[in-house]
Amino acid sequence: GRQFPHPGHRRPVIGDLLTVDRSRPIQSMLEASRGLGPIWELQVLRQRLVFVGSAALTAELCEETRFCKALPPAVAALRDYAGDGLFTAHNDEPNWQLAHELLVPAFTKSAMRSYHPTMVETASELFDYWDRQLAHGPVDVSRDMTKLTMETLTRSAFSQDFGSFRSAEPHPFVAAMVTALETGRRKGTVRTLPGGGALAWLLDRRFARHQDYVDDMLDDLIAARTGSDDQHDLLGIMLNVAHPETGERLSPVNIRYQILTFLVAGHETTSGALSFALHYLSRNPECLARARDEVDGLLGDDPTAMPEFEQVAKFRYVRRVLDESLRIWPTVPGFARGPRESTLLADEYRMDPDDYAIVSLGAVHKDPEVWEEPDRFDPDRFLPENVKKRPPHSYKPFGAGLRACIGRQFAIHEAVLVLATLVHRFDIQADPDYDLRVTERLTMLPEGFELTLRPRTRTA
Ligand code: MNH
Repeated sequence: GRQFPHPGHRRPVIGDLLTVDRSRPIQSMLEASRGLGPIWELQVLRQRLVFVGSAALTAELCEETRFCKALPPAVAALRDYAGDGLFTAHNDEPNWQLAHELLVPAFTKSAMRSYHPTMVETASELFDYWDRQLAHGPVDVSRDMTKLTMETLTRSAFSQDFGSFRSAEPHPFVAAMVTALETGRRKGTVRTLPGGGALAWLLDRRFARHQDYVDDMLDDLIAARTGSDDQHDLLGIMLNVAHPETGERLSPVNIRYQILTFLVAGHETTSGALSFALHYLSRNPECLARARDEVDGLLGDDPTAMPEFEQVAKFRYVRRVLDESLRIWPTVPGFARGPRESTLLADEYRMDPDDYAIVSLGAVHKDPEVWEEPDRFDPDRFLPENVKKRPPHSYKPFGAGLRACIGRQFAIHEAVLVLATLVHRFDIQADPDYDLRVTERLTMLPEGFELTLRPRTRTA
């Protein structure tokens, strides 16, 4: 195919490798792309990655008739433990269609009613834990939000309470899970290097026992629940709901893949979104005051009050804070799209079925054709009248089309609930000298971001 603009100094063999900072690859690749236009490429060793950074090209790649999800090597590497689970399945794998049809009903907005009590309970446990911690100084926001979202997911997915806020040590399952995920990610990176296969094999060996532990525990759990006909959590639904037309069910192994997928796709993503939102609230007193006025008005003057299910959707301003945080820092920084058949992107760039382009959300969400003063935090960009003025594909934090995020409502319900109740219950104070640093794991998270919390006594 044709060459796209690339950052200067391309070297033989290694290509643009030196422009990629291995400790923050995504941010450094985005910085290197400035000024290259709406489409650019990076060649890292044998891999050639094409990126798209404008709302207009994103709109085209989101046309489901012409394009569909692609699995770049970093995503395909997750198949080692997530197999043909929803996130890592190829478009034509039969288990994708089956799982999608069985699980969509469990993730609708109204289905959130059944997870709401769990979300409330888990958030309350975090806040009680913070009450006990306050004397010990500021709290590590990303760490505690990650514990919270993990705990919410294990309870919602398979009714397992790991007591993250009752003991200092993480539960062995959670520790093994985190290690296994980290290994999966490192293997994904390592495989693209020369001789990387051998290194990946070593990592495989070193960390296989963590993955085995997690797999065994989930397999036991699935076996223990087989035969009961409850449908009170995601596992129950996966075990007991058959496809209405074909009567098919998910296999036990595929159920394990789905559970791992929910844990991977759902915990750090939501925790990052919560942490970024708290960062911006702590930096923008006016926004914080508006969020708090809204919540105080709906929850009343008891700072420990928790909302009913129906109330969460009424925190409109808090929702805009979340939307705006995900604009500036999309915690899933991109997604890949490939053509169904050979086609020309923008009537100009030929793409064949094996090609794909990565939608760089960090660029699209700041496309100057669409966003005024893109670096400024302004939740009112998401007032309905302003949303209507923008082209529809200028904001895509949850991906696109058939393979868009199935957990979107889950993430939004949880994040809005937690942000609202947190500002209702605590005064938050950031270190004025803190400069936002973003660490890259599977997703993007603020690093070293702390808040000093003070319980509010009455809100009135
Ligand atoms: Mn989620 C797919 C972002 C929360 C489960 N998610 C995606 C995609 C994006 C995304 C982007 C599309 C990826 C691609 O095209 O390759 N997800 C998010 C963000 C949050 C999030 C920004 C939180 C904020 N996701 C969640 C939660 C869950 C979840 C919570 C589960 C409980 N996500 C998924 C699954 C998929 C997905 C499953 C794959 C869906 C499919 O391909 O059928």
